[in-house]
Amino acid sequence: MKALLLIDIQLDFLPGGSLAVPGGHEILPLVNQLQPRYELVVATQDWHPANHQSFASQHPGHPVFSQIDLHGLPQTLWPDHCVQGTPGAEFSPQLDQHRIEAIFRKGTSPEIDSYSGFFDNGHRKSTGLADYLRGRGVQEVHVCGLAADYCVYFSALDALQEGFAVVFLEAATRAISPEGYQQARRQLEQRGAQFAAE
Ligand code: VGL
Ligand code: ZN
Repeated sequence: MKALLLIDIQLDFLPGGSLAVPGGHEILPLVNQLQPRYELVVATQDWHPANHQSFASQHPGHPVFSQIDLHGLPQTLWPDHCVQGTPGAEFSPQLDQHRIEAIFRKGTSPEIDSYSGFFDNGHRKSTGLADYLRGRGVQEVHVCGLAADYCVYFSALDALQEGFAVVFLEAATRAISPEGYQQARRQLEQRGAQFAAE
């Protein structure tokens, strides 16, 4: 069976948010239209403590969007975003939530970032999403949401590695950087992901 994964459709990633993805709001009507086509809909939520080490605010002298080494992993420094309990961490009010059966939160540990809905960036801790999907009888996941070149990309990559067939719903995602997305797309294609234009 097929599941739809809604990745990080949160206010901070939408226009007006602190880490807005260009055109992010444009995916909402399509995301809502897609949901009834799936037997299972699952969402992920970026959910950081205020002192999360991916925030430039935690590294005086290092500008937003610069790169540092964080405990041995390359880390892009982001504006503060999706802080637990703040309005920016909420799902868009335009997102239809009634078919979402489970929400997997990620990025909760201050010392490591977590782009994928399945694992942190060091693949040290699992969120349990893969086992949940297997337990529900899922073999194929279709991914959409924000951002195409970060959390949707890394979720798709981990889904492939966990043995799921993956369809990347291109029309229902937007990227932070077009170049970054082209590179991500090539990686996913090489590893066997399918791409759906709508
Ligand atoms: C994301 C950067 C930092 C995303 C999350 O959802 O794509 N990007 N945290
Ligand atoms: Zn984040």
